[in-house]
Amino acid sequence: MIASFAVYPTPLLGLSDNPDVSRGDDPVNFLSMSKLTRTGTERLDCRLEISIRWPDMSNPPSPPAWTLTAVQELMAAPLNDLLYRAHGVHRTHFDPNAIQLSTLLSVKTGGCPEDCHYCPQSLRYTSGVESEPLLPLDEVVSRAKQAQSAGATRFCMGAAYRGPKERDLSKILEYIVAVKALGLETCATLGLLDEDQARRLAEAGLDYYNHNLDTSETYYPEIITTRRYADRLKTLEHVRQAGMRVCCGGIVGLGETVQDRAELLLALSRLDPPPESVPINELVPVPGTPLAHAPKTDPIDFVRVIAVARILMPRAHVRLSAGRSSMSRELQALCFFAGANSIFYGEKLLTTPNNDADQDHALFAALGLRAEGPLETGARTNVHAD
Ligand code: SAM
Ligand code: DTB
Ligand code: SF4
Repeated sequence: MIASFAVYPTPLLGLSDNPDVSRGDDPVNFLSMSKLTRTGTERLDCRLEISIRWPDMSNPPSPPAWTLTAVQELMAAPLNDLLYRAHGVHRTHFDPNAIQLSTLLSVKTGGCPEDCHYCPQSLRYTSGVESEPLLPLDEVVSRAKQAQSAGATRFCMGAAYRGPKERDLSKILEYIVAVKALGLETCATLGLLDEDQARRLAEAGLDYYNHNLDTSETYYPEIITTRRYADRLKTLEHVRQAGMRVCCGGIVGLGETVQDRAELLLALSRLDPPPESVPINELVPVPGTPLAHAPKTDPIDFVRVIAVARILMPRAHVRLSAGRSSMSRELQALCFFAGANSIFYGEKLLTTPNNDADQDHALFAALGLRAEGPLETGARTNVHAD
């Protein structure tokens, strides 16, 4: 008797995002075949021919591309179905109880010429944020040391620029070298970059560059008129070409529709490759800015955005970013379940307050979460990387 089987190794089939499919089943157990007779066990006279088709991993198949309709369906799915699926994807790629901690520092505050309607640092609005010069190097280093001893693994330096001017950039390169020398991961968000600026930041040791799409391309002109969506995409291309990791996300609560949210998440997932880090901010409404009175986002809708981000970008760290200080512990817990695995840690974001470290320690203790260690950060070292 000849039986012929084709065995496909399950972990390579791209099924691992489906929580219903378990990984690592032994495909050859069925080879031991025997028959019970009156005199005992008798070996069956059979020969199995098994052909194992290993996919050519030098050129792995791309996962099926998401369509806008499919993303909208996800966004509108019954919440339990959406959370179950997002959490399954999350567990496949990450330790579900480890959260990456990034600390922010505004190294150049206020006085920005851009008109981002949400931002207190634009000089067009009377938000009360004063324009300050670049911080001295020793202050940046001392703040980075504090962040590190409090448990942060990444230090993110933000500047209120349309893009960095030459004189400022050379000082920022010094910050990067000094912060990197402490053993922290470095991140910067300085606005638009050209090719040469991106290369110099990468050479100084910058690990991540944060530049958000903020919202859908359709809704974007309602929020920012002083630079285009295409300018942002160009900066992201320069960041990639220079070899840095991309931190790119958006804001929920700008008055956008659910379709805008779906379009934003789709645009993020279509960056090639997708971002390693995806900050999802809830608008912090600041008096004096055009969005000061924007209606608050329904917390369940916010969780949906986190869950869909997790499903669309399975290997990214999804960061529960601005807005956390006005979220209940239960909402934050739901966001972690839905796949958020990074936070801004430290009592201030750029100009607005964040949860203080004691509150976060208490939250982590209540939820049984731990801070992700320095060696685990970055999508390259995910627990189940294959
Ligand atoms: N000036 C640079 C730029 O715009 O790229 C870097 C700093 S800017 C403050 C970085 C990001 O912070 C923005 O793209 C936006 O997503 C987020 N942000 C700014 N103000 C916010 C607010 N009030 N609420 C939520 N997110 C905000
Ligand atoms: C991001 O996506 N959120 C951070 C960081 N990247 C630079 C900024 C949030 C800013 C919130 C308003 C403020 O504090 O000024
Ligand atoms: Fe300037 Fe950035 Fe604020 Fe826009 S978001 S006004 S570019 S600091």
